[in-house]
Amino acid sequence: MQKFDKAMLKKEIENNARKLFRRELTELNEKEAFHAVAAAIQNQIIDDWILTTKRAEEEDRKRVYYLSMEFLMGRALGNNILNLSAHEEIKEVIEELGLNLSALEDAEPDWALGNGGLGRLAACFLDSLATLGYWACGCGIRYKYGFFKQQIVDGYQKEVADDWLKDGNPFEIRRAELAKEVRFGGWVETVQEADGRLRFVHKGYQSVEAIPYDTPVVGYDNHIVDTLRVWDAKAKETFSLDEFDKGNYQKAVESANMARNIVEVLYPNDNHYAGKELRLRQQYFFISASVQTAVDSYVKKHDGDVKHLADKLAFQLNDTHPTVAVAELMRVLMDDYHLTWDEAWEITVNTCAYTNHTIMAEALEKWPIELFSKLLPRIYQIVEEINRRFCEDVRKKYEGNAEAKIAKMAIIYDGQVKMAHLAIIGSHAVNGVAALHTEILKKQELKDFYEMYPEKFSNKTNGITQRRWLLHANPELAEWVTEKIGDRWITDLSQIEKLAVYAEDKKAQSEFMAIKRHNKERLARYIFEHNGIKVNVDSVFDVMVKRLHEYKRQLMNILHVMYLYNQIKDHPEREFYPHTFIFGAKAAAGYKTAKLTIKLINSVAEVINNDASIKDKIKVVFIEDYKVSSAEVIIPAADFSEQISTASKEASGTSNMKLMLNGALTIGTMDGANVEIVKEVGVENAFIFGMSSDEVIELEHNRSYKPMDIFNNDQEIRRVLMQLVNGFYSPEDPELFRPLYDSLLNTKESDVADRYFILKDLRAYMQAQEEAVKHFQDREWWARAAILNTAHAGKFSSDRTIEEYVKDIWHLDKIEM
Ligand code: 26Y
Repeated sequence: MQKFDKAMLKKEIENNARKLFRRELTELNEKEAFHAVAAAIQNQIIDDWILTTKRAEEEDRKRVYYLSMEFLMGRALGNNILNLSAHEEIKEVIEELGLNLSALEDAEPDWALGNGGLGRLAACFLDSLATLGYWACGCGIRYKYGFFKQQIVDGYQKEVADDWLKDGNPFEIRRAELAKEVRFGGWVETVQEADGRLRFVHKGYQSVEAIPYDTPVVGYDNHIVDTLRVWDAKAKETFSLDEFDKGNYQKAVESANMARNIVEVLYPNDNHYAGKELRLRQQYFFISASVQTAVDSYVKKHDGDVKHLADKLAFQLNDTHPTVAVAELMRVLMDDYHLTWDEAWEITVNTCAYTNHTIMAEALEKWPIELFSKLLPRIYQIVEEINRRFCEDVRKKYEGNAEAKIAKMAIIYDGQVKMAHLAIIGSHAVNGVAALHTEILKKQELKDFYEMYPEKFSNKTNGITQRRWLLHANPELAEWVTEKIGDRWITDLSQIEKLAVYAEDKKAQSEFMAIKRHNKERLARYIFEHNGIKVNVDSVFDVMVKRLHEYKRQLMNILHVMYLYNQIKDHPEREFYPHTFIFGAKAAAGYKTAKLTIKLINSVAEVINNDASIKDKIKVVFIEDYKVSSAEVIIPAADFSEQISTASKEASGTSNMKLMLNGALTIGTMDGANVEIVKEVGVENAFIFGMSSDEVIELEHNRSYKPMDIFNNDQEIRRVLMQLVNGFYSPEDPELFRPLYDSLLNTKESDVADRYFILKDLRAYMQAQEEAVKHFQDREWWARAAILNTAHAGKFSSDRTIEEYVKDIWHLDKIEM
């Protein structure tokens, strides 16, 4: 490796200023300086990036394609610098140029090509893949507008378009030479070949050109650079001259518009399926382009032999969103490479694997046959044949009760194409994302498939990258950890276990708590700047950051705050430890109950924060526009980690892991990965409450739950609920929060009241909170438990997760650099 040359980098940054802006570096504003520096960093990366591909090809490595509609990358500059081997020197250069690195970082927009957990997981996985030295390509969509920006106006969420590319992205490279054609609509004609074989010819289709933009994914200190490839769409011909000549301007620009629409915007739904045609268009668009290039580049390398493709290529389907890949790979292998059905099917199944991220029924993707077959006629034909053969297998296997099985398991049934069924049938591996989640899949949701293909199923508990979530987000704690146990934890988080011996050490405890305090001061400054609220850094920082969803139960959290406020008002003389409730959450634009919950949190904040009589004992803070870059400020400052989903509903959760790693204690239900967190850290170092998943499932089945009983019998809870409808928090419109009240108590609007058992768990939650606050005041106890949470987070590295995928599903070898 070449020795890093500081003087050269300095020169380059200065040159970039002139080249990009025709001004001197010193004359640039922060955003411009960001571009000058980013371009120079990209230049540091580029040789390793090219070399990684070259090495991987020479060594004939297998490559994993992580197919995902979402990649929630956050910002790249700081992370890229950190991962480069010369990061210390680079930081020095930036300082010596009189630039402020963190200000430069703040000038970069977040790459918000994702909604929440699933998209962020994809980003953590890419970081781990590169760091572990595996050859990987993340494939997705280059949305013109990423996840919307959230503004809070008068307490309500307002969505603003995220024009993240308007100043250009210095890390992307347009790879026009790799463009692919993607076909929509039309019909399929069957032609008999001379040898008697049938050929299927797609006619009358509309073409869209897919153009890839590659960005580097830098491994930590290892010179490996993987790729995130996102596809842009262009009309094949900008407009049809033919139509234009005939004076039909409308028709002429139609295909240009169609192409533009495909990549226009990320759907802001999380765990909720909407069935929009454009979404299926997006899915097929990026999948067809990705599958075609993957197969092409494999075939080019292997002298036209496509038969051993599954040995060198893996497609991981991030939920069902990329599932058309199964049929698209079949199409390419049969129509373009002339394999027989059986040959193509074996390769396809051995290449594809599917990860399930949810058991929420409303998240299941299913497309009406008419829509699917019109948009993707050839693909539909292939799905029909997959389904026909599958049903045949079921008939053979389950003589006597085959029709009942088919009704539950067929891909095409009741006029719908069921994507999860296609994903399972077309994959050799199916996994859930936490132990409990996988068990529920096997025993309930996917029981029939598990019975038919037990060998396909496995668990892969999620993880997070410690490089972003500790090293980058919490530099002070990172340095402290390194000082105590060395720096191997950066690439092997199991090392962090060694911190456990410091849990009882008084000096270590006070150092750890001092760092927590600095991070709380940093967050307090952020809150003051953004919300104008002064928070007490000695108070408990109680953090709930995640998408807003009823099953996650932000409503339960705020009901508890309302209860505490009543207590303080009734008993001003009682001791009350100051408590800051911090929320960050976006609601899907069309999700009324979720949006009203945001309004409620803000209304409660308004009343409580401005009530001088309670002497700042409680503050409620709703942080606007929660995203990766704000998470990096919030998470290191947390004392409590709120993980309070209805047991069985949260597949895994990953903010629970980020918060644990940063020394927060979990207040949570036995759901998702919380179960494993508690197993690692010990139930005595967390605050666990509420119904178990078995109890929830049982209660859902027997339909005996009556939330009204709780309303009738618990005075304090009743009072809180009445405050939703008596104008206590909305004097100008007392009925404002009625829908939330109804969702908990009335069956008239939805079919069940309190679907997520908020009232059922509320008492237990209040007690867990009280316990936690009591323990928080025992500073020694708390410091010990907080250190132990960090120390026992080793399992939750995405490096560990990726190694499991590699060993059980992908079978990759490392690139030798
Ligand atoms: C169908 C469509 C609109 C849809 C779009 C996004 C459906 C689901 C999603 C997103 C799901 C998601 O983010 N799931 C989360 O995945 C995380 C990573 O595995 C889990 O930690 C988390 O529990 C789960 O809710």
